[in-house]
Amino acid sequence: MMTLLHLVLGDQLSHSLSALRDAKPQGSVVLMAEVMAEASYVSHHKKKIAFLFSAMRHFAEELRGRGFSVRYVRLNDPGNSQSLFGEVERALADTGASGVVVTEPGEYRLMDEMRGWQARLGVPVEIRDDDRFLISRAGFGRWADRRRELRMEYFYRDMRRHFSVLMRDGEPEGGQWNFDKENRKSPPKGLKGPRRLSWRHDAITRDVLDLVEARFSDHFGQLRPFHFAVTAEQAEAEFEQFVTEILPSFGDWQDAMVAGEPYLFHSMIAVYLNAGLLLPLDVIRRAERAYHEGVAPLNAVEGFIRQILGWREYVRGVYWRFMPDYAGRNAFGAHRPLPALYWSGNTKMRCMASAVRDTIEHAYSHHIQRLMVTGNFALIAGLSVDEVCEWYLAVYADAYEWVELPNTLGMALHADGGLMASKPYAASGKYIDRMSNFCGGCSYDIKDSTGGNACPFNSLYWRFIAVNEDKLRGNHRMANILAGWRRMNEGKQTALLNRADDCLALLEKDAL
Ligand code: DLZ
Ligand code: SF4
Repeated sequence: MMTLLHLVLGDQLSHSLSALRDAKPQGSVVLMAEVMAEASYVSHHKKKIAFLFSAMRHFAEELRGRGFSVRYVRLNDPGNSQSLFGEVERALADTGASGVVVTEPGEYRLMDEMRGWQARLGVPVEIRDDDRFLISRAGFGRWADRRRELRMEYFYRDMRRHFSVLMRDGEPEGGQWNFDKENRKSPPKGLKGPRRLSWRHDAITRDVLDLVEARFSDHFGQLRPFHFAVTAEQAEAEFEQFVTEILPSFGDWQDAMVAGEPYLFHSMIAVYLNAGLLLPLDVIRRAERAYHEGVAPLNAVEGFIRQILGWREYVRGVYWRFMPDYAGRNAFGAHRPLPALYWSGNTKMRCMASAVRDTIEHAYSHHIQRLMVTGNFALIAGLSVDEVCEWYLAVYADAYEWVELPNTLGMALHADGGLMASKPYAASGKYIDRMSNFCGGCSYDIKDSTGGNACPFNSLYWRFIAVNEDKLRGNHRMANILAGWRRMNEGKQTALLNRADDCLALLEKDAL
């Protein structure tokens, strides 16, 4: 009988995976491999590697439990070639399999490589669509072909209609597509998120933690304490806790930031969704049910669903439509080297220190910290687009390039020149002050823009506007801001630019 090799990548841990569709207990070998090439193409956070290796090993056990023959290569196994291609080649030689089946990888670099595998291996390599996503790459392409501008909002409405999610008689539930006006509340004093589930380490996770400690000690981030779910069952239990206890408050405090509260009311499921332990349509339907059962209000449920049915699918579509060119875009010509504080968290800016330290500890920070603190700072300080993108890809447990690149390069840095967002998300410290409790305890003075102790965000914001005036002029959504800069008296302008230059000089000395 002909044997086929079914390759399952580390972020493809779903039993419904297209590569496994026709895998059979006899006549199929499922290949999974821990390899240095994937584990070190960026300095992935230790927790990200530990999560993925443990989840991969658990998934392999589940497959074995279902009767499959699984060839699982551990990082330290003798003979491990340390690349996916090498492991496929070795498995073909050892098993005599006559072909390879794989689900398309999430990253362009690997897809590009895989397109050459058939010729290099001399056996058929079938690359199947990843139908865990709700729209295929081709389907998104057809949607985009009909548009002059690719705005997420219209894509999202089409997805709502297509999947009939939160719809009533052809109209959006509640008469509006979007309730974000209700989702921007400032945090009241003492706002605290609920306690999260945490999981005991079994023998598999203990082995993986030891392995990561031994082999990746030079990688970014803290390995312990480690409390991610590592199976679909555990991930589902976390999500169920989110739906019943946390989702009701998610909308209201979606954009709030509180020192010492990295999670607040966020779902924390991106890490599981992006590795395949949870499936998008399941979580969307579960959240929709919570609304219909009166468990959570519409503003929360709609906002949550939009992230998954709209945003997540949209960024993936943008990524595949515009790669590889997309990765090279740098609309503002931003090239300043990434400062050390992004790795250390050592800075007097309390908002930045808090976002980076959360990231070191948890391989997580929430979307407003990513967009409006570390992302906004990178934008207004003109940090290197490549280095910032690599940082986000490395440090977050949920990050794969298909989701990271559009979010960082497009959304946060506006380096795609406005393909995704109609205006740059540049903001002064005032935004951070309104949405957080950071500024009160900060060494810098949020009310000051030009003095020796002024909040760096304030002057860097105006410097960003001034330096990029020509590029921003064509954008009508920036007209008021540009007019504000031009109206400012020259003395104030000079003082702002001087303070911004001082901040950049301090940044270079790792002293900001
Ligand atoms: C991220 C990652 C890591 C750290 N390690 C592995 C690995 O050892 N083996 C593997 O199959 N996949 C790994 N991955 C996930 C891949 O990098 C991911 O499949 C590609 O980036 C495509 O999204
Ligand atoms: Fe951040 Fe400025 Fe507020 Fe300090 S004062 S926390 S640097 S926004």
